Amino acid sequence: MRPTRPAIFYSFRRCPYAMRARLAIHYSQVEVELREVVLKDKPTSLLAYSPKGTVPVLVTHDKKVIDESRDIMQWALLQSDSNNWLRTEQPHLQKQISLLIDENDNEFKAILDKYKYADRHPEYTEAEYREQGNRFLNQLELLLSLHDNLIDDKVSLADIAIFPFIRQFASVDKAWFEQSPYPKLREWLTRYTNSALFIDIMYKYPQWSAGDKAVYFAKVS
Ligand SMILES: N[C@@H](CCC(=O)N[C@@H](CS)C(=O)NCC(=O)O)C(=O)O
Repeated sequence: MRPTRPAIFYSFRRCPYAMRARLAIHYSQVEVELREVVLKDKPTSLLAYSPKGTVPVLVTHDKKVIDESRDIMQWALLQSDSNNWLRTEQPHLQKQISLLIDENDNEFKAILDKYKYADRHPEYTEAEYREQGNRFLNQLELLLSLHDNLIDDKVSLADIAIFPFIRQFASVDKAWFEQSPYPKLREWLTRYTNSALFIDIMYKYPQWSAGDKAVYFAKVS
């Protein structure tokens, strides 16, 4: 039987949504053809597949377009999830995972964007935006005081989907984060950002252009 063509995957190295998708893809060891995008210079094919123009976008071998990072994570994990990040057969944990990611993607991400660019959002000061974000950080700190990861002791989809955003929040003012009242969160973030998985997915690929030789991501060497 002919092997199926790998999915095409448009990514942008520094985007936290693309990071979570790459983390899931790499973990599941599904091979994809990676197309590194520069947001100011989006490829025509990306916009043809997904006119909303965000990354990440995955196009399956049968041309199904998946243009939400959570759906791409789900797609990868449904093919292989050796440590049960999805917590299948534990619906109460699935619900917690889903609610926590919702909170990250909705309320927290909106605050993070304003905190990062407080000068463009003069309604509040940077410190006030940080204070708004601390509501979520407090919640995570509490969860991490109960167990080693957000949902229980083991890695779940929630940890992977959320830590790229906490990393961004922490990097707005590193000195503040280092002395913040969130020791468990700091330890958790360091654990994830130092992980081999994260280091692998942060490998720098050159910008993709139509006609380039295919680059395969998450190929097991
Ligand atoms: N809900 C989308 C959000 C993706 C998103 O907003 N990505 C940003 C980059 S981090 C983007 O592509 N923005 C478009 C642009 O800046 O032109 C997802 O989860 O995939």
